[in-house]
Amino acid sequence: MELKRLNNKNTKRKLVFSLLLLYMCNWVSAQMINIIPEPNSIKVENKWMIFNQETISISFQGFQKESLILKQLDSILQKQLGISLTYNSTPTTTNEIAINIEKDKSIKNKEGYSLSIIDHKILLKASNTAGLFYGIQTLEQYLMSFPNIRKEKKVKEVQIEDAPRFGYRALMLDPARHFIPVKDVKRYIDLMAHYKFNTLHFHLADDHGWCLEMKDYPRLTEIGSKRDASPHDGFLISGFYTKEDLKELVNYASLRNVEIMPEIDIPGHGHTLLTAYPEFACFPDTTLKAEITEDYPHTAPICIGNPKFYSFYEDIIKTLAEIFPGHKLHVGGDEVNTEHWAKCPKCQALKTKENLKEDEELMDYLFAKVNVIAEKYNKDLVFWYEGGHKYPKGKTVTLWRSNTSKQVIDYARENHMKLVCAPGEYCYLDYAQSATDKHYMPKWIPVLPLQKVYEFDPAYGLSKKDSKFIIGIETTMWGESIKDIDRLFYMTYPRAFALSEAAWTKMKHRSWNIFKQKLQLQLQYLLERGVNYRPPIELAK
Ligand code: TNX
Repeated sequence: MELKRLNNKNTKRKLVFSLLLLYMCNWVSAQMINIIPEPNSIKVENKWMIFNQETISISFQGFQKESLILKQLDSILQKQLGISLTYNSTPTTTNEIAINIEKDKSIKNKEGYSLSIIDHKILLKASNTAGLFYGIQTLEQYLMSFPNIRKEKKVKEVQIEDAPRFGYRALMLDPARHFIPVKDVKRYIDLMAHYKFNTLHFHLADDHGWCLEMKDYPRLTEIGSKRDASPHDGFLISGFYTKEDLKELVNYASLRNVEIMPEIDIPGHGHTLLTAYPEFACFPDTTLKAEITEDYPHTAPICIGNPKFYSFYEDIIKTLAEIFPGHKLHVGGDEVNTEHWAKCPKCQALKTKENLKEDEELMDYLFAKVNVIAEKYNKDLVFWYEGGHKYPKGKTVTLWRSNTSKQVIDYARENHMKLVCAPGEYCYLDYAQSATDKHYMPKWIPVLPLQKVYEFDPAYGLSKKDSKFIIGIETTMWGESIKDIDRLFYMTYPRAFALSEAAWTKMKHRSWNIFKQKLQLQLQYLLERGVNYRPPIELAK
């Protein structure tokens, strides 16, 4: 790598550190194949393919001429081999090296692909553009695995057949706590897509910020998108996304096989909503103010007994449906403080009318109502799982509370729910990476080291048949202490590498020892892309 390209001091320091680690651990053996997530079948041949041409032709059979694929491939080939790409409408039949892209309907998984580099041909097959995209990501990492490729211009022949273990592979972003500009969200998407995550859970509203512009409710952003400095940043935070911003992100993500799933968290975590529109509270308070404190208390929820709330929430769902074409919609449901409902005449009248015994059951009532609205807009609801509630049948719950896996899995199985696994003890990327790395965080934050994250099996040892209802995995990146994109990347990588493998690769093909060895080149790749990360210093011991 050219040192002069790494202009930032910190980056240089990281590079030196990384090279030192490389030397100390003898991490990368000559033919180590550094693909993350590990493909589910890879056979490296003992024969070399030598790239002795200045250009390589590419053809598409059964697919359109995909401009993003062309652009990515061209830059990969330029960078690794100094070769440029030329488009051919039919596959090359001469003995020259060529790339053929083919539609193959026998590849059942729409994200699956087959990549072979054999006998002068790079053949990439998929039944869908998602598979093509993933094949290109794998090709890039495969070429990178040959440390002398730029000089020797050769790689071993290989046959890769690959498809994901889980169909739902998500990272979560929380612009409500610290706003994340569109250009930074795009950078985040670029990288997550490269590591084969396919869902960005976008937490658009919380106690500390409202990020969705709604023209009919201007106070949501006029008031709800601004807050005072927190103990972690020291400056005023503000920002929101217009409809156009969000549509731009949706398109950008979809080209990279990422679906954006929005979330507006109700009935708790709605402090900014109640600041902007106090009439939706049980006890309207016009003096409310959004702020992040060291240990903020659970704020008052919206008033479930106020019928006007439901038409407001329908407007929100309608707005989201106009922007986000995806099927899934997260409506939160976590950490609700029911004290206000117990004292609120409207909530108590509703409780009597609906014949409910406990105040908590008002939440089940709310979710049933919201589900009816969501179905009208063809949305499939997702909830943060909290014990003791009745969720609408067949919907998705997210397992998040630490050490509750068994009970949530049993609940989801028995009640025919779909389950996303994001347990705190493996997936909370806002937790510190080591005990000595708790800067900017509140004291209660636990430690979640890379190795622990790697140990996560989202199906908890259950067979494929017994874990059918587990649709995938999610990492959460709560934003209270994430003040900018550099911090965001620092908290995400390399732990997201570990989770990408947990989501994509079958357990029998995963190994911590091999993963550790693959890490080095991947971290170098981040450096080359100007992405901040936390060096895994524990591994150097
Ligand atoms: C709990 S996890 C929350 C978030 C906080 C997070 C801090 C969940 C569903 N709710 O609102 O940001 O803890 O780790």
